[in-house]
Amino acid sequence: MPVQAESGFGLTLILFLAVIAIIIICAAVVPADTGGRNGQTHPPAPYGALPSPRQLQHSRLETYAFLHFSPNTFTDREWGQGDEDPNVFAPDRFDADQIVRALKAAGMKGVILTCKHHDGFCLWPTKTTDHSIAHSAWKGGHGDIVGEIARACRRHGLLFGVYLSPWDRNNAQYGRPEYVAIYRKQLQELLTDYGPIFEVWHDGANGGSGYYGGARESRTIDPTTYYGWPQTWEMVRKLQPDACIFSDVGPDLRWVGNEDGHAGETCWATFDPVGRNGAAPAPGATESDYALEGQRHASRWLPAECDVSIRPGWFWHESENARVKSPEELMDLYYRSVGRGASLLLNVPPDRHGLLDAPDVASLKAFGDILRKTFAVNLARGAKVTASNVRGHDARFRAENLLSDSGDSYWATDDGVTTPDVELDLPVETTFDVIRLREAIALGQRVDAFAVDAWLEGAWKAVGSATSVGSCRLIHLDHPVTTRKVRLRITRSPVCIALYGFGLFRQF
Ligand code: FUL
Repeated sequence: MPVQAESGFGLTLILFLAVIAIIIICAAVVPADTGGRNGQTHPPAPYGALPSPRQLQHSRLETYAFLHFSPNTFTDREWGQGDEDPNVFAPDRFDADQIVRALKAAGMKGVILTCKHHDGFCLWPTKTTDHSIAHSAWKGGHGDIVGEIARACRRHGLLFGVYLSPWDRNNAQYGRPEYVAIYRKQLQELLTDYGPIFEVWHDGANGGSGYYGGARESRTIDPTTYYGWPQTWEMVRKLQPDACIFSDVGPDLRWVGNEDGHAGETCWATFDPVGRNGAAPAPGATESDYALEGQRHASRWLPAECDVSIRPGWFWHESENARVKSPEELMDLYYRSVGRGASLLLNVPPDRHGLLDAPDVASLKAFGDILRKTFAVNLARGAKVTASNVRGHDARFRAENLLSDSGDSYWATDDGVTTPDVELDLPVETTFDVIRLREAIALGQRVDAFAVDAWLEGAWKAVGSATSVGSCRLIHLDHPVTTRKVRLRITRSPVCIALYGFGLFRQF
C-alpha cells in the first residue's frame, strides 16, 4: 500500500531527525572536553604554580605560636650581645604544660621555639658549644627546654617547630666557614633528637657587632652566599621530609614582609622572591615589600606567614605587661592574615618564671573562645544550593560541594565557564557578618575576584567582595546582614573554578 509506505517513511524520517536534534542538544549541554555524566568527567586541569603535599598539609593549620625565650628574658633585652653568663638563664617555675595549654586554648595548632636566638645561647644540651643550658646552673646543667616543650606539645596534640638563628653573636667562628658547619650540626641535633618537626624557621637578621668569642667586633657576611642554604635545606629534607622551611625566600613559606601580623588585602600564594639591587634573593637579602601581596603569576607556590608578637617586643619585659594585645586585636589580625590566605604565627613570650604571664594567658583564652564560638556553626548548612553551571553535570562537582569542609570535594564548572554564580536558599532567615570561601588549592589559585549578594527587600544587594581566595578568604562585614537568600558571584577568573568551604558566620 503505497500511501501507507510513504507515511511510514515520513515517520522514520521525523524520528531520525528528532534523534539527531537530541544528540546535538546534548552535545551542547555536556561539553565534550569534560566527558560524560556520573563520575566520567575529569577534574579541572591544575592552574599555575601548585603546592607540595607538605605545603598543603601546612595550609590547614592556620594559626600556631612562637615562643621567644632566652637570656634576653632575664636581661630585659631584645637582642643579646652574646656575652651573657649562661647562669642568667634561671626560670624558677618553668612549666612546659602551662605554656602549651595556654596556647592550645587560643586554638594554636603548633609551637615554634627560639632554640637559639641571635645571642647564641642554646636551650638544649648541644655538643656544638659551651654557650648552652648545659653550662648553666639551671637544673644542675641537666635541663633541656627544647625537649620539655617538644614533649608538652606532643602531650597536648600540638605540632613542634624550631627557630635557630643563623646569626650567632657568641660564636668565635661566626663569619668563617667553620661556623656554617656548626650551624648545620646544631640543626641536625634539633631535627634528630626531638621527634617530628613541622616547621624550621630561618631568621634573616644579621646585625654585625657581637661578642664572637671575646673578639668583640663587627662581622659582616654576604647573606647570598655565606650560609650555603641549598645544602642546609637538603639536610632538612633528609632528616624531616614533612617539615616546611620558612625564610624570606622559602622554600616552603615566605615571610610576609612585616612583623605586624598581616598580609595584603590581595595576597597570592604564588611568589618569586626579589633580591636586592639585582642580586640573587636570600634570607635577609630580599626586597620584602613584594612579599605582602605576592605575585599573581609567579613560578613558585610560596604562601605568606604573618609573624607578630602579642606584646610590643618579642621577649617578655615587665614594662610591657599592660600592652598585651586584646582578644579583639588578635581577631582583627586573624582576619587580616588567615582571612587573606596566609598563616598567623603569634608570639607569646614566657616570663622569668618560665610561664606565660597572666595577661597573655587571659587574652589567649578569650581569643580562642571568640574563634571557636564564631566558627562553631556554619549558618549556610542545610541551604538549597543552585549553581549556574556544574562541571559535566557530574555529581562529583555538584554545587552542594561548595559547603564541603574538605578540599577533596569541591564545586567546579566546565572549562571556559569562568564567571559562574551560585544561589543559596537558607533554611531560615539568617543573620551573619562573616563570609568564608576556600579554593581547592591542590589545583592552584584560580579565582581573581568574587562578590557576595544578599536578597534584601526584593532585590539582590552586594554585601561583600574580595580578590584572591587561596586556602581561605574571610570577609568580615561592617554590619550584620539578615536574609533568606545569598548569592556568590565569581567576577573574574582565568580558568574554571574549584571552590569549597563556603560559610556564613556571626562573629561572637
Ligand atoms: C627578627 C629578630 O631579629 C627578632 O628578634 C625576632 O626573633 C623576629 C621573629 O625576627 O628578625
